[in-house]
Amino acid sequence: MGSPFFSESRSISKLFNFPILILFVLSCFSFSSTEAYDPLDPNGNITIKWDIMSWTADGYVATVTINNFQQYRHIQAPGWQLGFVWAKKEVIWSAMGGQATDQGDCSRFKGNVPHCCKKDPTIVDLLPGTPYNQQVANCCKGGVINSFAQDPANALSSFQLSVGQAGTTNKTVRLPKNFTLQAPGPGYTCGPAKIVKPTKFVTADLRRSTQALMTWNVTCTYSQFLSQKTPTCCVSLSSFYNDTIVPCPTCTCGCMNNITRPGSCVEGNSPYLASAIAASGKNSYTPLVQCTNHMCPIRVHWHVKLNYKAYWRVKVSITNFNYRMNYSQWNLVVQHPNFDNLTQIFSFNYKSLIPYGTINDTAMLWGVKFYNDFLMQAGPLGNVQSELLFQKESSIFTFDKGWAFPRRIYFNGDNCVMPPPDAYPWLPNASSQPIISLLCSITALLASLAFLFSYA
Ligand SMILES: *[C@@H]1O[C@H](CO)[C@@H](O)[C@H](O)[C@H]1NC(C)=O
Ligand SMILES: *[C@@H]1O[C@H](CO)[C@@H](O)[C@H](O)[C@H]1NC(C)=O
Ligand SMILES: *[C@@H]1O[C@H](CO)[C@@H](O)[C@H](O)[C@H]1NC(C)=O
Ligand SMILES: *[C@@H]1O[C@H](CO)[C@@H](O)[C@H](O)[C@H]1NC(C)=O
Ligand SMILES: *[C@@H]1O[C@H](CO)[C@@H](O)[C@H](O)[C@H]1NC(C)=O
Ligand SMILES: *[C@@H]1O[C@H](CO)[C@@H](O)[C@H](O)[C@H]1NC(C)=O
Ligand SMILES: *[C@@H]1O[C@H](CO)[C@@H](O)[C@H](O)[C@H]1NC(C)=O
Ligand SMILES: *[C@@H]1O[C@H](CO)[C@@H](O)[C@H](O)[C@H]1NC(C)=O
Ligand SMILES: CC(=O)N[C@H]1CO[C@H](CO)[C@@H](O)[C@@H]1O
Repeated sequence: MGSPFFSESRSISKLFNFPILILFVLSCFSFSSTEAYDPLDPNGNITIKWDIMSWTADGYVATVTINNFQQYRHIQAPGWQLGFVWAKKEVIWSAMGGQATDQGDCSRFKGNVPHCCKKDPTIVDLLPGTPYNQQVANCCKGGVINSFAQDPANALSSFQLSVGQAGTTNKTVRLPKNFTLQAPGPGYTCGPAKIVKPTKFVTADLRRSTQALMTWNVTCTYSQFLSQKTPTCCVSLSSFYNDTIVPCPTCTCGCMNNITRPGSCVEGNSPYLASAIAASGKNSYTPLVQCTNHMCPIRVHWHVKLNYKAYWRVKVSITNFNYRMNYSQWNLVVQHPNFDNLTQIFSFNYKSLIPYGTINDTAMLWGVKFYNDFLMQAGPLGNVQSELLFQKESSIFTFDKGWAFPRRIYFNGDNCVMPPPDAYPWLPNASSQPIISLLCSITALLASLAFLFSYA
């Protein structure tokens, strides 16, 4: 990744003068510091849409829809929480398919008491199994929303609010302000509500369409930096052609230090493990990790496993080191130039992502439902694995210079820290080449035989 860029910038500096190089480098920095920009999903966002369905005596009824347009970032249990601030003295008379977490002070109301009187309500989804008369379409999933690439039909969540003490025409209604989205922890920043073209609804038989009386949208974008100050995932590497296992960089997600931070991690074989987990509390997003050199909740291991004549094979394993988290519907995004020739993938689902419109080098992988889509908390069951078979493109394929390793990996949308490129497992050097290549060809022969047998 880095080297073509630097050789390019060097030749640019030869052609042009120094200030241009500085500008060029500066512009690169400004790109990388644009926090919410995600190079593998440049248009990803969560859009919250308010459709006013009817005006009432003192306000309106709105259907609020949270659409997840992010390719691979989903919202997992315990789900989203949507907050906003009313512009005036609005109240929520009633809610369907969702509820305000706190009613607030409704003491000024006599008789009919609103669902929520807070100036800054927080709305959450209802749970699965909610009675039908309290449901609306796409509600009641406990706030869980799929990513768009994984399941577009379930990449949304809706609820309905009946708002009182509000404007009753599209001229007098005031848009709520200061939207916040917890999904479930921090990470999202929401812009202001903007009035957009009213949504059109088409009936199931496609014979009639209706439209909202008024619609406004709010767009929220994700930044890993806001979510978690330290990384949450790292990558380790190994290969059949070199015994070295390149571990995750030390202290990637924190450092093991018994003196300044006692209890920052737990030993997997500690007899006090269960009590340590119980004592650490359940309602916290702070991971409680097993003690490792990297201290990351998640490690992705990429092993270059076999070399056939026309194919090569990789084993990918994901290990959960976090005692406080089961990852449901986890996903992995991997960038490697050979994904345009992916031939077979075992026990994971696959979809290609084309972030730049043309280059087919990015894949989204996720678990098979009821088989390995649930990555269990740290412990003997806390891992999932798969193998990938790539067809070789002889003009490009090489085991040299770390080509066989991934360029970038994301777990649940968060970047996984790679080892430094100079630590990658090397190809055996030239002096030992003849023996090794003999061994290699024998291995390759055996492997292709095995391959023939297993695929015939
Ligand atoms: C949000 O994402 C959708 C889908 O990718 C895109 O069409 C829309 O322009 C995005 N909105 C903003 C404000 O970026
Ligand atoms: C508003 O959001 C909806 C999805 O919720 C989207 O289809 C529509 O394009 C958005 N409108 C604008 C102007 O961004
Ligand atoms: C408000 O409603 C009137 C018709 O009643 C319409 O002409 C106008 O475009 C609407 N304005 C907005 C902002 O929707
Ligand atoms: C809403 O946001 C604005 C600007 O970010 C801030 O000045 C204001 O205090 C916020 N209001 C509330 C009630 O949170
Ligand atoms: C921290 O304590 C664990 C045992 O609880 C021990 O294995 C580890 O070596 C200690 N680390 C340091 C840096 O002292
Ligand atoms: C993870 O799931 C298992 C099995 O469903 C459950 O026993 C365990 O308590 C869960 N752990 C957490 C941290 O939610
Ligand atoms: C990318 O390449 C893979 C493997 O050949 C193929 O299955 C997939 O459809 C390709 N994606 C696109 C969008 O062309
Ligand atoms: C294996 O790779 C490491 C770098 O990670 C290198 O130091 C070592 O020399 C390589 N081993 C062989 C046999 O080439
Ligand atoms: C050997 C092989 O199938 N190579 C293909 C790899 O993918 C590229 C791009 O899709 C094709 O051009 C090659 O033919």
